[in-house]
Amino acid sequence: MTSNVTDSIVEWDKLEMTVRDVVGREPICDMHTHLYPPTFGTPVPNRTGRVNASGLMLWGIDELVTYHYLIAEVFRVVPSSQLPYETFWSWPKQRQADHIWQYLFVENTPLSEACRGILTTLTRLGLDPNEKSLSAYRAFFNHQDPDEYIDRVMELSNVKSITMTNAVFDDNERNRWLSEPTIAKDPRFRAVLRIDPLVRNYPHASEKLRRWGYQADSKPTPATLAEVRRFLSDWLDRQSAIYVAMSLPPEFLYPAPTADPVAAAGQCVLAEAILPVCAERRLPLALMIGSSLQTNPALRDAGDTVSKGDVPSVGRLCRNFPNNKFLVTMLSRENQHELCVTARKFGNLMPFGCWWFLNNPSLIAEITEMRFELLGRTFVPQHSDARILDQLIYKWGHSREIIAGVLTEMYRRTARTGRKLRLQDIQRDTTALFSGNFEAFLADR
Ligand code: FIX
Ligand code: ZN
Repeated sequence: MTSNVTDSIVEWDKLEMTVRDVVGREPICDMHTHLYPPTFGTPVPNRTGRVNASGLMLWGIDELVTYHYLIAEVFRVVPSSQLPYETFWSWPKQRQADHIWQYLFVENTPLSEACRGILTTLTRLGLDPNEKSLSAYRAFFNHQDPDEYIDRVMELSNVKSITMTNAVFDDNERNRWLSEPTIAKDPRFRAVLRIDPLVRNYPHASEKLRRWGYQADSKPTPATLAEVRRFLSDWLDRQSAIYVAMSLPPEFLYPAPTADPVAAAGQCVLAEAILPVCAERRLPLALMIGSSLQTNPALRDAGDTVSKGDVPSVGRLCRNFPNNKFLVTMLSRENQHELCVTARKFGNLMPFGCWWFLNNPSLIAEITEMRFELLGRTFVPQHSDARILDQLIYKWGHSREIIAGVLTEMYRRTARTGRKLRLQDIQRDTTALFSGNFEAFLADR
């Protein structure tokens, strides 16, 4: 009986080529981005800067080059003692981009991951990455239609689904949803209810809830918690959100120290409102732990930093809320091993991504190898965290390459034992890693 191709055994000397081919062709479900469809508005460049500057769909060369990662990096080359932060911020977006291009790409070799990413993106778009100015790139992007360009970028990056971050406490985001109920009816995008302030600073968040018509006291009484649950239900329905998400500071502890009333209030809202609503709807809660916000406020979005979080708190949440599903990513490299071991203890914990300051080749390789060794393939290796649409091209191009290399090494280790590897094994594992594990975790009732 002739076996079909997928049943064929992959020979040792063809292993890497086969893995890279399968991984390269695998469509991706990107589970965490800051991307939007054109219905959320898109800034349009003009001579003085941009019109519709509050638009949330960011794309094109000026947004790419002024990505907050690069703003942080350019202030290392031209420090604020030479260029005051406020002067930089006073410039139109295009002037900011020209400044960054000159100092990070022309006068210095673009070596960082964020710089290399832009070059990868330009080259994949068929543009010459050696330009001394941005004018040729601007001419290219000015001829793109945003909606069609989304399809092109998804095709080039082979991303089949983009998961948004919809921060309901952000006025620009919230007001768009309230004014246009069908704003996100774009099949390429799925929504996520992002609610950081509810746990990071509930007393302050409750003032907004009251303004929005929810009888939410600054102290989480039973009546208040019922109103918080109503608020969450209203927005989960409005967004058809596929999960709930929040970033948490490194200091986050569960249980919260009672001596800290703000932390205690946040924990009460987490335990008595957020987790019950998620469990009732079988929605995962994504915890993104370790970001210390605004360590340098003058850098604005670029001003956040990282510190070690408390992994035992994650374990206690998984143990105490067995009917909840937790998607967890931690920002500190030092937290990764503990998180992997904790995931071995709790099936309702799904580690995901190499977040933010970890999204660099050396750390993606280290973390992915550790995860394979401890978890098999039961994790989500990456998300893009893209803020600018075109970034999908490089963030996934670079990550596919690294993950394929680590996966090849894992298969080599298995093959050395004498276990035969079939093409269908590689295909099944690759689909699980790049979409299946996440989709199954969402669907798990
Ligand atoms: O909290 C988050 O979702 C972070 O990913 C962002 O706030 C951060 O600025 C980012 O985009 C990192 O890549
Ligand atoms: Zn993010």
